Amino acid sequence: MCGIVTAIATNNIVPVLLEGLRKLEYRGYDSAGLAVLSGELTRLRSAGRVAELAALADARQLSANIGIAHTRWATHGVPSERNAHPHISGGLAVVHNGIIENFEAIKTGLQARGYVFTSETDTEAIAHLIHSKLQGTPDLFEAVRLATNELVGAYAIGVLAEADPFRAIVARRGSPLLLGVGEDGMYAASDTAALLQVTRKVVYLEDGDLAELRRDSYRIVLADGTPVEREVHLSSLSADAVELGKFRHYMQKEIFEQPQALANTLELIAGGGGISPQHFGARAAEVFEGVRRVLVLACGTSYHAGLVARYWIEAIAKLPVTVEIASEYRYRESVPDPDTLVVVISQSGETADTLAALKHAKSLGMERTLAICNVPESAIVRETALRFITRAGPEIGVASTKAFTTQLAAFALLTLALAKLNGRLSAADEERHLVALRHLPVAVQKVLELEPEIEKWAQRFASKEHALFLGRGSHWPIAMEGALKLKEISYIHAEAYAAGELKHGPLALVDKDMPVIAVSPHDQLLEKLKSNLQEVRARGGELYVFADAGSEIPESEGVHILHMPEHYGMLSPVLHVIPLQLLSYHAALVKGTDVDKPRNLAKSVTVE
Ligand code: HGA
Repeated sequence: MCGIVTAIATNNIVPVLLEGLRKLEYRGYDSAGLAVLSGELTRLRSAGRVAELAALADARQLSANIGIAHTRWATHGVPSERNAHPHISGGLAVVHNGIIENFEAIKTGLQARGYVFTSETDTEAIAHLIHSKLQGTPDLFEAVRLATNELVGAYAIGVLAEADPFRAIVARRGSPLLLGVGEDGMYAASDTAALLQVTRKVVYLEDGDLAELRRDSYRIVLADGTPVEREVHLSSLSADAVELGKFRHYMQKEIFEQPQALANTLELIAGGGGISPQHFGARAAEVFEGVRRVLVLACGTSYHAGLVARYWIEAIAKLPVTVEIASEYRYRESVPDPDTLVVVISQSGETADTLAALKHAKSLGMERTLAICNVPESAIVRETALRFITRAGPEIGVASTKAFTTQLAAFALLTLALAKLNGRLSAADEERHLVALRHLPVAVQKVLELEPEIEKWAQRFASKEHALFLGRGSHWPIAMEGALKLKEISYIHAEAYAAGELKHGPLALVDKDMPVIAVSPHDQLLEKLKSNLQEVRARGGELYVFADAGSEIPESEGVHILHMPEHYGMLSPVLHVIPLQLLSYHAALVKGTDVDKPRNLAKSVTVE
């Protein structure tokens, strides 16, 4: 969510800051700003897009060797130029991602000392606090350290001072930040994508770390000032992986990348590879040994992946599964069981609530932890005993698509690995599942070919204000995911229900203005679902049915049927989510919304 770039180099760093911000745009933001030092401190801010900030910098012919830049996703104070970062105190400028929970107390104390606040942000308190520390110590690095020690909450910050033009200071706790070690300078940013333009050498800062960046060196200290060494990694992220190419939107590109993303994620079992705990890390067999239950913790789309997995793991591995929304779990009193496998899912691996829920589970003595994540060196991955890295590639569109289907692929492997360990998977069944998994990218490709028909449906849809999604069994979470996608990018209000719940309330909403989308695979629940659809039709509701090859639901007045090419057994939810992604995408196109950056939403939700 939002982002930071810091740079100090021999060359002009203004283009680096702006390009870095462009690469971070996908995380979602509402305003942008930068500050540079070249003789004096210059600050530029825009309540709009990075392109507007770049135009301002151009107009000023801004050039400097040291600077900080920021995209903001407002938490404290409306999105406006006044609240955009950097915030300034004296000759000192600060950019910040995160939330300072004790900022009111800090602000009151600073106001009593004469500091005047010009924004509504929590961040401004950090700037003044560092400035106040400089009254007691002449050293900027030490002043930042003393100030950050007083902060409660989450932060990644970048700091510059007019009086100290040869270094930039960065620090983090809770929000992501990494250093980039370049040939001609030192850099810091919220993620690697922003820095690939200048270097592949990255250093991940840990919670509590502070770093001083100079043109040709850097040093890191812990919160207590003790020097610390952190490993330098060579990033393997491909610089063009985030280019849009021939597609209109990242979301569209990512929907169509799903066959490749799945093939990459399932490479482990390509060829002759069988199911093995090793897919989840060298220690997996030991960690899985004696597991009696599974607890999945996640948010948003990842939570829906967990809900699908519950059906799979209970049915095939015969282990009880609980799936919980991370922000609920972290704050409620629950009953810990050390024989639980705790599975955390997050595309970015930086989701604040999921990370906190994981830490909470560990604090309760649950050490058997597994991350399913798309970013190898992310915070969540670094906290778990085991990890499965989905190989979806960078996901830029705020609405998650390929991350979701690759998470499902990871869960399919987990289900089979647990079943195999528990003696619940015969060799014949294993082979059958492997064949289906290996064929999955091709099966997804065939579903994508339905796009023209779905586009037609979307035309009729886009004028609606509400929609109801129905599914049963493992396709109920798919209905939930379809409703979420539609809400996120087309702003059409959508709800999902387990179809059996229809007559317990939502049927009251059904009339000719309420389209009902039914996920109707040819499984053992189909006959039940057909009755639910009759209930809708009888009330004048218009039905849009995603059926399989064998579903045999006749097309009639008010009943539109789209036949998926094949029925896909256990993995059917992976196929059925694809048309729902396409439906949302095309409905959003008709409505003309900002598909990749929907209003009020951010990609990596790094704040609570
Ligand atoms: N809380 C600060 C920073 C917001 C931000 O960038 N979040 O990640 C603000 O509201 O300005």
